Amino acid sequence: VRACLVEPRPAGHNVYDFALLPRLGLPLIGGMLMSAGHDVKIYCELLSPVDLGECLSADIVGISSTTSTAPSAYRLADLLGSAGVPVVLGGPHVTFCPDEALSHAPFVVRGEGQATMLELVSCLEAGRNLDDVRGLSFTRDNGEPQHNSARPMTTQTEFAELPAPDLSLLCGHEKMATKPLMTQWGCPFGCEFCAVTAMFSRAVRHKHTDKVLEELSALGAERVFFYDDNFVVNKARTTKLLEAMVQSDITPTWFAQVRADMVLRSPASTEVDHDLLKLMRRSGAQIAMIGFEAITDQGLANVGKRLSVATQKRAVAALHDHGIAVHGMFVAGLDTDDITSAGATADFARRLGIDTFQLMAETPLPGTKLWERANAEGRLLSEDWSLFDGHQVVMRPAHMTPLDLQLGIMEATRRFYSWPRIIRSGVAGALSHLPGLMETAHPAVIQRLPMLAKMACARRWDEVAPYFRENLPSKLRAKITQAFWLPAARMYGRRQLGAWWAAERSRAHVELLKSLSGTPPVPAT
Ligand code: B12
Ligand code: SF4
Repeated sequence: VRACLVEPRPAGHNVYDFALLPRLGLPLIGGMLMSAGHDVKIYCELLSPVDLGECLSADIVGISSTTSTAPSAYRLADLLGSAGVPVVLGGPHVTFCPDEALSHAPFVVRGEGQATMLELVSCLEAGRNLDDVRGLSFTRDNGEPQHNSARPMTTQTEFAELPAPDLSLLCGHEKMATKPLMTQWGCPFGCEFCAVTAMFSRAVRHKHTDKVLEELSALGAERVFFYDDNFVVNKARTTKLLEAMVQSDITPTWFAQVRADMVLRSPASTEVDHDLLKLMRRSGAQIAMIGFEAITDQGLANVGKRLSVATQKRAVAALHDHGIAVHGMFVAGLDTDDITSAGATADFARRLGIDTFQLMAETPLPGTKLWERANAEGRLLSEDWSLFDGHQVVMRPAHMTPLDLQLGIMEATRRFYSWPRIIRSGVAGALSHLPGLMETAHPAVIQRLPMLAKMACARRWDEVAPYFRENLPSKLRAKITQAFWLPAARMYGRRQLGAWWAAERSRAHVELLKSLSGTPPVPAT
């Protein structure tokens, strides 16, 4: 069978636009289809445009979607379907909206989809009945939808034996400067707004250390993003992995999502686990991405976070003491929030010295407890899934107007990414890396500076990173990155904010919120 797999690009401007990072479902499924003797091409629109010709001539097309990419996924499915190409939809949105998805494609794979997809392809190839394919929803010949029983989640043994996702099948994979690797699926917690447990369950399944090392070494990447929802879910296991990385000298710069309480010896203790933090740093940790969510204990309890503000503060200080930067992820519009909360969140992040900051509107994603509550309370403001990416207010807040919330988020983000803060971090970076930077005064670099300055002045930011990558030796790149990644990231944060305001769809959304709120919009910054 010739299969094309597609991950559509999200609409609008996203705080993560710079990160050319595909989700790993398609490379995993693609690799497994290849091993079963099929021919596979994968398009992640962040990396390369979709070759429609290839899709139209494929025997089957699989499309992966999250909630915010569902409209693009459906558009492509409609187009291919009208040309007679069989389409399968999968991912964390269609899993919870299979009837909606079946109105755009004949097949929907619910939940963890690798085994279901393989079985579906082999049934279609052999012309076998689909009734026994667990995890599959499909449209019967009489036009009725059929939802087969759920497939049991991937067991620990099955997960440990899954092949590494085959990134080489992705068209444009060479553009990925940071490579993804996932060592665990599932999360034992159950935050109200998060789709992970509904999708991957609370049972954490992990890859064994040897396998992770093998995958890391095969990636051969300078920078790795561990996609685990919670990288330090089991300290003994993480410690074993990090020690093995140090011993094998496989220590790329790495980033990962962690909970704030992982800095403590145990969730019940207040003592910082310096051994773990030291090991993280030695093994290459550069940025800990922490879901702080709220800045009050009541807010944290309400979202089901099960940790305190005191722990959050301790986490930032401890990570910084060990030279690990913190990306702070916060939610605005919680039921404990009022009109002052977004600003207070930016101030909290600034006071703590958090390095980079994202403040997302509370977004009810299908499959989550928040989704059920928002529906039950009649608080949904839009049915346009493309707006469900955390950048737009789509759920009516309890103690302010939706417009106040939207503008509050934008103003708080602007305050965090202010020019004085960007400049201060640039000067601090230059001073603290002065000796290393002096070495970079290499004639080859100096010759290229005017071109970089020209690009920066013309705001051709998309060209700066590739130029930097292609024209400077890796040692120099590393030094410059160490010194200036923070001001660059903060400038990027500010730039994305401007891009959001400039976009037609953002303004249309502000108008919608204005009409719902009955207050005039404040001029854009
Ligand atoms: C890495 C990651 C990112 C990266 C890259 C994202 C990208 N390209 O979309 C970054 C950091 C940029 C990111 C950003 C965001 N993310 Co994100 N992210 C993840 C994370 C942690 C891992 C993704 C992954 O590779 N998973 C592992 C692979 C194996 O899973 P998978 O790709 O879903 O595939 C499996 C199944 O879904 C299914 N499947 C999937 N597609 C298909 C297709 C077919 C044909 C078939 C048969 C099966 C199938 O089978 C696969 C194997 O079992 C997930 C959480 C998670 N555990 O998945 C969140 C997650 C995907 N992100 C989420 C969200 C909401 C976001 C953001 C909106 C920001 C935010 N508020 O958190 C932005 C949006 C950015 C964007 N591009 O749209 C949600 C999506 C839920 C939803 N319903 O939409 C998730 C699930 C986390 C959560 N909090 O609930 N994210
Ligand atoms: S937000 Fe993080 S800790 Fe909470 S359920 Fe989701 S993955 Fe787990």
